[in-house]
Amino acid sequence: MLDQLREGLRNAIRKLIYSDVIDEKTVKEFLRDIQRTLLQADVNVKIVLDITSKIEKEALKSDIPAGLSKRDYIINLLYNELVKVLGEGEEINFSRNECNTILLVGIQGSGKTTFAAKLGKYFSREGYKVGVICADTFRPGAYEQLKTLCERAKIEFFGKPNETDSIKIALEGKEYFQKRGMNIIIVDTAGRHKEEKELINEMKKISEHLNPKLVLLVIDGTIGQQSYVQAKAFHEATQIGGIVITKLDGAAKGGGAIAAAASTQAKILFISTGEGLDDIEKFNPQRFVGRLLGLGDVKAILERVRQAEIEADEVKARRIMSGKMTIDDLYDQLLQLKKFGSIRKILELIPGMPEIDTINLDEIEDKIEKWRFIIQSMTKEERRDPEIINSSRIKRIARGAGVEEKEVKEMLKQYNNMKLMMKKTKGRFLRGIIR
Ligand SMILES: Nc1nc2c(ncn2[C@@H]2O[C@H](COP(=O)(O)OP(=O)(O)O)[C@@H](O)[C@H]2O)c(=O)[nH]1
Ligand SMILES: [Mg+2]
Repeated sequence: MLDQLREGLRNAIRKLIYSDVIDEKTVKEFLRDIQRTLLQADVNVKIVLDITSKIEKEALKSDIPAGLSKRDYIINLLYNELVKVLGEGEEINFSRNECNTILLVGIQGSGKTTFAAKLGKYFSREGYKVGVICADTFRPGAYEQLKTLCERAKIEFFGKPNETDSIKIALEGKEYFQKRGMNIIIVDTAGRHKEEKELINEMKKISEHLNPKLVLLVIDGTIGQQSYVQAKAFHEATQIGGIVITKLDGAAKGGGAIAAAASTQAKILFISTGEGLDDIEKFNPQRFVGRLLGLGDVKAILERVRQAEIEADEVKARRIMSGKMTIDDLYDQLLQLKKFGSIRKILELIPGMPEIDTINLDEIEDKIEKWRFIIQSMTKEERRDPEIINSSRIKRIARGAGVEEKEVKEMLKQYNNMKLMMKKTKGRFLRGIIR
């Protein structure tokens, strides 16, 4: 992601770290490197100068905090300034007791439809019941595109290929999913307008009818600092909006897009880093900058591990430790694991971690994913007492989960192994994996 920007920043830092002395000359050279890199990433000139002049002023002061090397101090200044530029970051929480509608808007080609499926998958991983609606009646093939993506993501889809009124479809879909007890409904729209003003009008019109909980503006990251205009118009038009920046994989101008959007005070909620269904990330400025600079983010990981441990229910923990783990407990554990993002992403956050062999990790993630579908296809009774699962039940479960029978058998076997392991390690098994 944002390879050029990352390389540029890291090279500048490396040069600073390996220089013999840190004097005014090295600091100025460091800042020139940073400027060049940020400008290449299409970050607005004013923002760039602002960042570097602040760092320069602070860095050349003689009294730096005790116990800090000048190099660390300067890198820390850079980190802080970049984080400041990227805004606050925002937690979004949707109640599971109501039906939350999320409306996606953005100009054609920005990545809405792809993102609709990704977001659906993201929320379904978090345990929400998700439905996705295709309200794009403009683009030929829009219906099929989203339908296929939803099938791949294993999330429910609603659309009417022959209906021409997009608002009608959206409302019908909303009703359909509400009846089915969904708690997240994602609506994909056409965004056929090229101009901001018309796009905003389209958004307002649909919003009026649909009454969404959140409207997300999807911006193509390859447009760089031009994203400012879209983000600003959007931010001024809606109170309940958030921004998604897509195509950050390899986009030379992605840094500019993020910085520009953030500078409008609009909240960037997600970023998208590829065409795959899992290439979605909640946007967190600290973590983002940490990764760009290659500092890793051990603190964030530790914090999340701690949180996860607190969340683990006492009674459940005791049951698991004594080897009486039910399938429901296993399912919870898998969801916990998912909270950390993908396993590859966890590893990426660890400093000093070289390029990771992704093939094996993909396999692991795939397996976890399949297990979740398998468990979802089991009845309550089966989850409580897996012993009753005979071959005809296995057949039914496999069909429900879209996997082979031998995969169900393997999961059950692994479950038994884990149960034993939990007993032996007093529940530290999964925590071990996370660490
Ligand atoms: N490289 C890359 N391509 C993306 C990303 N998101 C979407 N795309 C591609 O961009 C194109 C347009 O996406 P689509 O979802 O149809 O955009 P829409 O017109 O706004 O619905 C498709 O070819 C997608 O595969 C991303 O994060 N990275
Ligand atoms: Mg589309």
